[in-house]
Amino acid sequence: MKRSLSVPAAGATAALLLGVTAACSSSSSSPAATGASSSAPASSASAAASTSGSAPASAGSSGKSMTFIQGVAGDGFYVTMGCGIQAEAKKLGDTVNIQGPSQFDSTLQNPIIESVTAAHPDAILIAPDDVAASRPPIAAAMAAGIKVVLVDTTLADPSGAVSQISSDNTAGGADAFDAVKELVPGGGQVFVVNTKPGISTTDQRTAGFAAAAKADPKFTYVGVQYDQDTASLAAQVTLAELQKNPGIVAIFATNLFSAEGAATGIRQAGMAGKVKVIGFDAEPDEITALQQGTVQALIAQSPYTIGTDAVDQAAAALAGKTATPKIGTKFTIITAANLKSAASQAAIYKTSC
Ligand code: T6T
Repeated sequence: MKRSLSVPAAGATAALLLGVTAACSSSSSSPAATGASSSAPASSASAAASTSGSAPASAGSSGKSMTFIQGVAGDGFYVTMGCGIQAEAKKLGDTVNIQGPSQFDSTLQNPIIESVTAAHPDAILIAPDDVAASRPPIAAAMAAGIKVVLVDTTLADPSGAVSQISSDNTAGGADAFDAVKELVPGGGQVFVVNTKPGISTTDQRTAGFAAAAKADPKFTYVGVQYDQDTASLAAQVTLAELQKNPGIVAIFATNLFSAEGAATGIRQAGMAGKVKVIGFDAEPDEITALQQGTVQALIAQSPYTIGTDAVDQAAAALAGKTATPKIGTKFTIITAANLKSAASQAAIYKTSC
């Protein structure tokens, strides 16, 4: 694979694997945000930040309290998003608290939403764990007068949220298939390792990939297996599927843990480099897999920017302004060939801020 890009998530498909452009993510030197509860100190500064695709930052929501509820704690994607949230909140003079469940599971996240709602911050920035099951506690937060911004994942019924900010995940799935076509022009069987049903983002990625694969007569889509958002199960389903379907030429792993596990499965099967892996996200272990040749391309999202945009939208709503209802953020496609580029380096997720 020879080319790389940083493209807007919406409509990214056509532009896959083109020339390097500037990545939209930026680095932060703000205090670390982990899955554990943390807060950024309020600052007197109230600066308008310019963020891609979003409404202008609030000029003066200073002193507001925001809580970021992660989809799952300990995931580099949400760690990086938390860095963006903390940095932007600090700029605006707002405080942020970060919490997340130990697993990507609405039965664990919902009680967190309820306890945060009881504490009544001015805004909740949340990645809902399930399109349906997360709706009732989020609706209760909105009914309590808390401004809610949906980050990354969304709900089947997102009504009442001031903004939804994410990658174009369907396009990302189609982009992954474009990468497969480039890596394996002759075609063959393709397979998806996904997290669990009901997560909007990864379901959309799977749908985008499956639709594109089914439309190409050179390829046979053999289906999807679920890993419950764990790398160990992703490795197991990858191994099992390779045994069941020896004609598999490429695997699409829909998120960070799926990609890590698929890489392990490929290695254990002795198929590294022979079966191509396209993974979503770009945390350090995925980058290592890219360097080792167990993964051929990574679709890095812009979690830092999702975080800064989310704070801006919450701040706008809290200041009585009109928030931008939907914001799409960019992808950066990382390959071994372009890994050293500034765009790729900037797109790698953080383990701390
Ligand atoms: O891929 C991201 C996120 O977009 C998705 O909703 C869940 O998984 C990640 O957090 C990566 O693990």
